[in-house]
This record gives sequence, C-alpha cells and structure tokens, in this order.
Amino acid sequence: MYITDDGIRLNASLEMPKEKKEKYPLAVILHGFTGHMEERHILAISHMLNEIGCATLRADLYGHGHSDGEFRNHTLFKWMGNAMTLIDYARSLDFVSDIYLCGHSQGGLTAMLTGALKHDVLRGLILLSPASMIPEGARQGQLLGYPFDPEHIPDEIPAWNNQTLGGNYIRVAQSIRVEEYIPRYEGSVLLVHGDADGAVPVQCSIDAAKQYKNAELAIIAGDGHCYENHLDQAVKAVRGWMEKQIREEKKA
Ligand code: FER
Repeated sequence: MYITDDGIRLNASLEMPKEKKEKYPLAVILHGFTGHMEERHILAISHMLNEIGCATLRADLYGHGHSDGEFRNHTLFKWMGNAMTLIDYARSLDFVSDIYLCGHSQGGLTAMLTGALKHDVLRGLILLSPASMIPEGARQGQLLGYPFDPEHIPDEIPAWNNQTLGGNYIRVAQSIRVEEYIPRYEGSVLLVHGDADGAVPVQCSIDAAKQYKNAELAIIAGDGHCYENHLDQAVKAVRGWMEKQIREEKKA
C-alpha cells in the first residue's frame, strides 16, 4: 500500500499481530541511508514485534526502496516529514493504542529528531544504531568518508552503491543540532548498538543515552552496523524492552 506525504507516495506495509484484540500498540519502523523496508534487520524487528502483540508500520522513505523521490534529493527534513506523516496515519487507525517510533541508523537519527517534534503522541523511541553524528559530520566536511569544504558545499557527493547525494542533503544536515532535539523527548527510549559498528560509532548511542531523560542502552558485543553477527541479540533487546512497555501500558 501507499501512504501519501504531500504528493509523494511512500511504499508501506502494515502488519498485525495474530492474536485478535480491539486495540494494539503500533510501531512505525524506519530504515537507514540507502536502505529499505525489507532489509533483514528491519523485518526481524517487525516480525518479533508482531509476535508480542504490537502492530508494525514499515515504510520506504523518500528516495529509497519503492517510494517516490530521487535518492539524490533526499534530506533529513524530507525524512522527518515522512515520519510525521506515518505517525499521523497510525493515529488515524482506530485500533491503535500507543504509538512507538523505531528507526535504524539514519532512520534512527530521523526517529530522534521526529521524537522531539511529536513527543506528545509517541509512547517510546527505539533507536537502532542511530547515526547521530551525521549533522556534526556535515558541519566538519566529513560524510561517507568523503571530505568536502563545509563552507562551499559541493552540488553533489558520491554515496554508497554508486549513487550520488545532492548538496542540499548536507545543507539541511548542517542546520540540525541533535543535542537540542534529544531533551525534547522525555519518554522511554531504547538504544541498541553493536560495538563493532564500522559505519556509526557505538559512542553515538553511549552519548545519546546520557542525554535522554529516560533511556536504556543495549550494547551488542562484537556486532556490526546491521547486526550481521548477532541479530538475535539485537532483537532480544528490543523484545525485552517492548514487553516491559506493554506491561506498563496495561497497568496505566
Ligand atoms: C555517514 C555515515 C553513516 C553518513 C550516513 C550514514 C550521510 C548513515 C548510515 C545508515 O543510515 O545506515 O557519513 O553520511
């Protein structure tokens, strides 16, 4: 199915738990840079959440997967807008109780930023290897291992998979102060990060965990950016945290 964000069609999939109930919590799940909603780690998290009674809404974000938009034209602002649209779609469903926002890497950064903007409608954030260093990298002139002059931003830089990223991505990223967004989300946060992540340093999650008012941090020893080695442990960390949230939801 498609969910439309201001004329941009976002390819999305809504999946329900097997057990029949009147209301379910729902997690919106965001992939990372050059990623898509069918990636192994995205599916593993989504299927586990369905098993424990949580509906999931996965989507391809602007310029990725089977959604509209060109990869080169995507920016964090466009992804934040997409995430807000997905959350509002979830809010329009009458079977949804609490809404969680989950994202991997650049999708994790998007979840951090959108969490601040929509703090009052989100029950929790699940940040998987969140790429919180992107804005500072953009200010320093260092993204994707490709140095550039941050005061004279090139019209394009080379990205992964032989793709090209437009300079507006960098301009937007430079404007974002992650440390101003983080404290605007005071609800429950889970951070999951492999300590052998070569794309996003584990320090990003260690630092963010300290800045959040109410965060838990699960470091996966020996794991990489997409949980290549210990996906089961990453999934288990999310499962334990989410089961606890759902128990607390029921008490409330
Ligand atoms: C970068 C390092 C990591 C970067 C993006 C990422 C745009 C994102 C990784 C991901 O989403 O998986 O320098 O620059």
